[in-house]
Amino acid sequence: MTPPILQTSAHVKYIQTLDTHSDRLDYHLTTHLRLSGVYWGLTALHLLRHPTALPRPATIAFVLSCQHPSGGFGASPAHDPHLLYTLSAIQILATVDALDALDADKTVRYIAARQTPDGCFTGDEWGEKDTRFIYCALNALSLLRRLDAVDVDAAMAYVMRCRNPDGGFGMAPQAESHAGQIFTCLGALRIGGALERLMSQDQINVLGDWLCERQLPSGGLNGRPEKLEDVCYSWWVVSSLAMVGRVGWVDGGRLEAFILGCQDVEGGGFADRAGDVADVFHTVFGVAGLSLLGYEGLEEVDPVYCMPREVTRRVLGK
Ligand code: 3PZ
Ligand code: ZN
Repeated sequence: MTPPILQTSAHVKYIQTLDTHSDRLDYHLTTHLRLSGVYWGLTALHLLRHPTALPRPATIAFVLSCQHPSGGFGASPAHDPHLLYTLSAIQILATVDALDALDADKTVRYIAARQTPDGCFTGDEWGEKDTRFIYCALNALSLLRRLDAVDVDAAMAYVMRCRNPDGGFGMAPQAESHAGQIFTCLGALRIGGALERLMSQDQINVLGDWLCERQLPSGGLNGRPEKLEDVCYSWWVVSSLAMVGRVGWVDGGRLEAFILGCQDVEGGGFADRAGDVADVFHTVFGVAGLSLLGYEGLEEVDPVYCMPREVTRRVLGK
């Protein structure tokens, strides 16, 4: 069966109307991740070449309303701050070219305070250490051009302690390899400028093999052995391959068909798998996955940041 083509206008409408359904249950269920939801929707719109589909002043005002006196951001106004939402806030402001609206010093202090003596980071004042939070911190600080505020070498060393003999990375030393963790570890190594120095070509090839083995007969990718395929792993796996220059190692044609098959062609949005209910998370990673595969008519995505390449080029100056 031939998959549908990309339903751009349905996806744009789906994202634009996400916040007009405050009568729907899923609106209230997503209050605890709203700021990330805005980042996912906004990024999808930019990649779909509809960068002005959300009102810029209201977007900036909402982001700023989520900042806590500590300098960190919560998912919604008055929510506790966390590195996840602090990163989303900075990504949104960078994308709409409004980083000057931010009290950067205060935000940098919040992020830097999350680093632990071994180089890792915690998500908030209480939470567990996890390689995901190294990525969040380095991504956010690099967009603010303030990587100097933390011990980058210690962070790189911690990431390398989480490498496994199968080539992958886990959330902590000796933890199982997982595609999401591989994305965050490679992204951290790239942002820290240490990937080539700390990983040999042999190690990269072993990792590339593990990542390609994620492709299943449906064309879709899973996040680790024995798990089901899911659109979001199109992003975690293929962006990881892109960061090490090996996108061509997956069958792009079969993956593209799998992703396109996960669209809600009438209502817009992408689901984790064909026939499931669409959400904004799988929508951005579906669109970003298609962009990595070179699907026609999409903006180029930066595999390290999951932001339009044009934006990271402007903000990072490279
Ligand atoms: C989803 N979160 O913990 S979550 C997320 N997942 O906040 C957002 N693929 O109800 C949406 N699974 C949907 N809209 C799912 C973000 C998760 C990832 C769950 C998921 C995705 C399969 C089971 C963790 C960045 C940030 C957060 C995550 C990953 C990357 C859920 C379950 C969990 C979450 C939210 C809703 C199904 C949307
Ligand atoms: Zn998923």
